Amino acid sequence: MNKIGRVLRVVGANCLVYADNKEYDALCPKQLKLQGLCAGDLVEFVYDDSLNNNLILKVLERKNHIDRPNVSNVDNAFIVISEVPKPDFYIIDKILVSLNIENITPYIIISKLDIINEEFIEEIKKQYTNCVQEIIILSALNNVGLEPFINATKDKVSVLVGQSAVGKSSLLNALGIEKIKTNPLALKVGKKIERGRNTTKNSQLYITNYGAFIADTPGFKALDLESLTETQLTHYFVDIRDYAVQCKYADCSHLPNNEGCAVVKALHEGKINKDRYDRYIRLKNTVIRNRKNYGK
Ligand SMILES: Nc1nc2c(ncn2[C@@H]2O[C@H](COP(=O)(O)OP(=O)(O)OP(=O)(O)O)[C@@H](O)[C@H]2O)c(=O)[nH]1
Ligand SMILES: [Mg+2]
Ligand SMILES: [Zn+2]
Repeated sequence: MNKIGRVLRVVGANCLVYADNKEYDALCPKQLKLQGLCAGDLVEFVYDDSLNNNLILKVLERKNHIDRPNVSNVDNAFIVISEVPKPDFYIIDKILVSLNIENITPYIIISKLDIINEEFIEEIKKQYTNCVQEIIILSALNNVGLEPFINATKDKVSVLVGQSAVGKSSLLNALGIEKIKTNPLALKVGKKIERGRNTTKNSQLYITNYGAFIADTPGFKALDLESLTETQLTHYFVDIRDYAVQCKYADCSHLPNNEGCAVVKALHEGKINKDRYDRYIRLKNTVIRNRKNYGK
């Protein structure tokens, strides 16, 4: 009988598929492989006597797909940050834009609660409370604060993103998923910040004992937002969008010198975080520059 399951991992033609609370090995035919079958895909498969293995018959329609990490049907993304290694907020903002484009619910996880300062937490809250579903603060090492993460991931497909050594694999280990190798470079935490090589290489979904699919993904790469228009960019900066739609100027660039601009007004009133606004302008300038270069 045919089964429907979720792909957890693809290695060559060999897939691991989760269905009926079990994991199945299954073979992926070449044409599906060429179509880019990946972790997160829902597939129909059947046991094939001649192959002596399960065979994937078709891929069900995807809700979304992200390239880096290579995962489909993603509900939530957790951007993991910590005080060490120091976050790159510009990259975080670009990731948020990309997640909003794909209709993936963004969260921020502040990790390593046991070794971070209160000021760091406050700074993150100031910048990101209005941009994400929730800011979750936890320590994987001490098993503190995991409940909100468990609640947010239950019955969902989630990805952990964030630069190397922020504690993504440690969080999954704390959930008891399986022993995932952690990044030993970050043992230097507190002294010198070392840029580590990524320990985590493949896109694989793990399944937790409470029914969550979670991908532990390699440190992030900058995303390509060059094809966006300025209006689209503003739309995906959700904390700025709310004021941009109130702006009375039709073609407003919402730059600081635009008197009467609703965004600039909200900025002066402290309703928009200044650092977020500055990076919004920086990213917008990049988008404009790229368009000129491409002659669009
Ligand atoms: N003090 C403290 N250290 C932590 C915590 N979580 C992780 N670490 C340490 O941070 C280092 C990096 O953790 P990983 O889980 O390997 O980080 P990662 O994000 O998976 O790194 P990559 O796989 O390279 O992307 C390890 O030495 C962990 O022991 C925490 O809650 N508290
Ligand atoms: Mg890792
Ligand atoms: Zn404006």
